[in-house]
Amino acid sequence: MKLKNKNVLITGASSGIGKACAEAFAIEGANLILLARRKEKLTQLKDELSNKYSIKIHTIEADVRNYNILKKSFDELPDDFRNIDILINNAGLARGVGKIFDADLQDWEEMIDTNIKGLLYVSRIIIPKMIERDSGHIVNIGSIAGYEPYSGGSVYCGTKHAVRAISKSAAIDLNGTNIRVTEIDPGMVNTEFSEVRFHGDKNRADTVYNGVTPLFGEDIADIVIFACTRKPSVMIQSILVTPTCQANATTVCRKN
Ligand code: NDP
Ligand code: 8X3
Repeated sequence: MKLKNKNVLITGASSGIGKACAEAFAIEGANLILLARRKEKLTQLKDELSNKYSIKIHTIEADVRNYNILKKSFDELPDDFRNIDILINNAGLARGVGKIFDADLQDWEEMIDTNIKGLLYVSRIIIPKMIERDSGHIVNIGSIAGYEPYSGGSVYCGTKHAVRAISKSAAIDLNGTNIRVTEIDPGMVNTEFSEVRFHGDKNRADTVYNGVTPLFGEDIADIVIFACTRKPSVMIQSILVTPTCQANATTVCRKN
């Protein structure tokens, strides 16, 4: 599959894995629809990528938790961007490491509303248009947390287990169409993820990556591009990827 002139929608494109995917698809000549809440980050990325590559870019400042805003933004897409070939459901977060008996309720709401409902809202709006054209590819960014629960991660792990179930069900719902569903499940990736998880505590976030060579956004983008460039009759269903120093969600070799 060639990606030149394909329209790719990336949620959570203002940072980390989503931002790296934006650049990776830009290199391939795809046109981009970049969605996130931080408008200035999106504008900066749009300027940077459109100066570097000859592609079209449309930005959407939206919160994936708000179905009505999403619907309006997608209904009002400029003509050139109306046919979305690839949807990267990447927007997501972990908030806090509270346990099942003491976690902050607001943290739980935010993770469930973003990681599960947000992904569903975007999918529910975009997939019917893919079905009309009998063409498309949905890439959901899950996590190793979707395979392995750990202490302090009950709800984050729960949301990523949900993403796995949703990806698998979607593949069954779409069986018989030409629409592919892929889930990429990373282990530790050095992005803004830990800073967000620890409510902006950068020092604490940095300790997560101390003494290790983690994955970077570019490593995940590479794999997304691989999945999206297989021939149409090949569907990569899932890829679990960790840095070499990480054996599972909680076994990490640190060299300090
Ligand atoms: P970042 O925090 O760097 O990026 C998260 C992105 O999601 C940002 O662009 C943010 O944009 C966007 N986002 C968050 N909430 C919303 C919302 N309500 N509406 C719209 N956009 C939103 O983290 P990562 O790049 O690491 O995370 C991307 C995905 O990868 C997530 O789903 C995460 O769970 C998953 N993941 C991350 C791993 C890691 O170790 N980093 C490992 C496994 C999976 P903005 O704030 O501008 O809205
Ligand atoms: C992020 C990876 O291990 O922090 O999804 O849950 S982990």
